[in-house]
Amino acid sequence: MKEKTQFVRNVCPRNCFSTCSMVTKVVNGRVIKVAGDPLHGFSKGKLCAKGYSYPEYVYSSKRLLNPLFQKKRGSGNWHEISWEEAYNIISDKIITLYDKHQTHLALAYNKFSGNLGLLHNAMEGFFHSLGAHTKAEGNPCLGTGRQSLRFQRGTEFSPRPENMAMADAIIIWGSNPAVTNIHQMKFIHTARDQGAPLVVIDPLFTETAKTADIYIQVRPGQDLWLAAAVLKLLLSRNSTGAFKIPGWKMLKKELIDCEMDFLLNKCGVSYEAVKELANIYEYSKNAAAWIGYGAQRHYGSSASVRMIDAISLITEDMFKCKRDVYYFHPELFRMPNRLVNDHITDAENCRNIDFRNFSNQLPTLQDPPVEFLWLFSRNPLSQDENVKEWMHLMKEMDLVVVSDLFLTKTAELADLVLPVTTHFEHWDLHVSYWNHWLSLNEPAIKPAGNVKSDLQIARELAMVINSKRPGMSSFRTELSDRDWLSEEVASLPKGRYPISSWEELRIRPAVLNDTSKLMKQADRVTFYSEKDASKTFFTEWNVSDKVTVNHTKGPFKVLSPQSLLHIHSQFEPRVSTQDFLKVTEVKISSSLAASLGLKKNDKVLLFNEHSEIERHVKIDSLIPENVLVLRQGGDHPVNELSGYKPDCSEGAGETSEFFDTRAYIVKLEEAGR
Ligand SMILES: Nc1nc2c(c(=O)[nH]1)N[C@H]1C(S)=C(S)[C@@H](COP(=O)(O)OP(=O)(O)OC[C@H]3O[C@@H](n4cnc5c(=O)[nH]c(N)nc54)[C@H](O)[C@@H]3O)O[C@H]1N2
Ligand SMILES: Nc1nc2c(c(=O)[nH]1)N[C@H]1C(S)=C(S)[C@@H](COP(=O)(O)OP(=O)(O)OC[C@H]3O[C@@H](n4cnc5c(=O)[nH]c(N)nc54)[C@H](O)[C@@H]3O)O[C@H]1N2
Ligand code: SF4
Ligand SMILES: [Mo]
Repeated sequence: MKEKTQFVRNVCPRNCFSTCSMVTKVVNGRVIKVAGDPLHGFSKGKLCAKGYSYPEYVYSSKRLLNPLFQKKRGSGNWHEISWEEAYNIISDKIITLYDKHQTHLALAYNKFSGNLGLLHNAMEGFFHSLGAHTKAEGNPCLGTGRQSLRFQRGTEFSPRPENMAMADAIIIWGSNPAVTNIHQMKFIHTARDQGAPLVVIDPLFTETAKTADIYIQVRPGQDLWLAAAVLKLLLSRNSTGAFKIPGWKMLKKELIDCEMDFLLNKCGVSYEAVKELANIYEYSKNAAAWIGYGAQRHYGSSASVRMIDAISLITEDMFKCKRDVYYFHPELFRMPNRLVNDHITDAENCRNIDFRNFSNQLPTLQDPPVEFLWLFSRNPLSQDENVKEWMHLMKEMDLVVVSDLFLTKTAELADLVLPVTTHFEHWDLHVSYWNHWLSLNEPAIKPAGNVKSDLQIARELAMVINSKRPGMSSFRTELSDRDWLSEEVASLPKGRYPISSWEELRIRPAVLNDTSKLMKQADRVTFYSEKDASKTFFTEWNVSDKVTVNHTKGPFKVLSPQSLLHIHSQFEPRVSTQDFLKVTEVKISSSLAASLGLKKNDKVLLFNEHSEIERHVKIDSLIPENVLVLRQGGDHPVNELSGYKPDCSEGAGETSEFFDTRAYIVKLEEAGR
């Protein structure tokens, strides 16, 4: 038989800065190999290790190929059912609940970041097509910083990340691109090769820090005080600036009134390091300051984000120089996304539940109570705070449906699991939350087994419901995947991308046209407090004081940043390669190990008011004394130790404060095991 070889453009749909376009080699209908797409101007023909391993992912023996049903939730007693049966179970429940309550508010869904493709918002469109319903709202990645930047500088647009290559200094506050955004590193290296110093500010000596000229070890959650110290020092050198930014006078007075020693004590950084950082801000003409998401996963971190940003706003004015501030690119939120928006009928009556507190809140809802929960592109039993409450919530529901590729910790507690396609098996359209590229994802192979895309599920379920109850769903079932691509592209504002149809993206990805207009600061740059204009944000920020800890016996702060070979709970288990830290390990400092009498590989129990989990000790002399570092995911995820803290949510902004988790650590024999 003659071999048939094809090359197809795909896009990595993971929640990752890069959104790499890739070229897939398909031989006789099988994915053989994937490579980076050289025409994607950000990733420039490269992928990461996760990307290159996609053939393994597609053909994994762990992939679900048929809808599964388990009679008793959590029993593990699964049996395969047909799609027809699955759709009947779901549609009958939706209709019964509607008849009981005369509304769809008893239906809830929770979606996040399994696949960020635009056509993957289909299920949200489906729920909207029914009318008012209950759903999760929020963003665990970057909500707090986004909210803070919007308030303070009136815009949230970051420059094209490729521009970082032209900076004459790069200051990274709480991001770890060598792990989370590897393609950005080449732009950083180009700038460094041209003489730009790289400063990394992070409590952990990360892979990015290893490449830096200056590494500053800030106390977790205390960037506010470091940034204030830098500004105070700069002010003492140049006190004449009369800036027009509202609130500046008050902020300036507070900085002057505050003792330098107080600030240094708070952030745990030496005066010499503050001086170096201030010098870089003072002497560079075109500095890039990057506010990472890591810095905003603590209480009071909106204050940190704003003070870090204030250094750029003020030095730009003070030294008449250019300051690019990088945070994120909000294109995902700006797309017309017809799949959602065309179906919105009764948004104002939807019940929107805070993402961070979803599992606590859902069981308290009345009139009607929520009885049906659907989770798609999500694994909250690994990735959310309140894991225990999640377990409870799953038990309380009448019907729990999970759509996923694998039987995750969350799926294990569902009644019904629907198997979905990989990005090699469906159409999609992708923009990034970092770079400015738009790419098309084409199906490369036939769907494995009986899997379906989220869009296909939405469309077919709408048809089944309407066959039983005509008109119940207004989902536009007549449109094919390609029709939706046409709708999405046709609705883009004219000239935003240099394309007139989605078909052009089959040849190459497209980049957003000139963004300088978007970048322009709005008129309302301000340093006032968001809540009370009689205060500057500095006074308001004392909220972060509540959580400064420096105990020697614990509880210790638990940091669980992203890791190189995983995307959150995904790409697990890996046989061929291991990440820097195994999911079964906890990393502690040598001094903490010494004071607790712990040695490498000792089995320890980490515990707090929420739960207890076991780990093996790994010792690292460079991590802060009172910090425990864990990886996300695994059988007993670190989030079993985290919980939403309403009393401290003031000043926290929108993002979950994952890095404010605290736990004790004891050797297992001492815990009596
Ligand atoms: N402790 C701690 N916890 C954290 C964080 C942290 O730093 N520390 N980070 C937080 C952050 S930033 C994030 S973004 C969240 C991530 O939270 P989640 O989005 O819940 O995380 P994932 O583990 O990526 O789970 C996504 C699931 O979607 C599935 N999936 C993939 N593609 C598809 C698809 O096409 N359709 C459907 N239906 N499903 C699909 C995957 O198999 C996976 O099970 O985690 C948060 N949790
Ligand atoms: N390989 C890989 N890449 C990913 C992901 C992944 O899971 N794996 N997830 C993607 C997603 S959804 C997201 S949201 C992004 C996150 O991207 P990043 O913001 O780069 O990642 P984080 O791991 O959340 O945190 C970054 C750094 O902040 C540091 N940090 C913690 N607390 C503080 C603090 O108080 N101050 C300062 N200055 N630093 C602090 C941490 O030690 C960490 O090194 O990454 C994306 N990219
Ligand atoms: S995980 Fe990120 S870097 Fe890796 S292939 Fe996907 S988009 Fe690219
Ligand atoms: Mo995220």
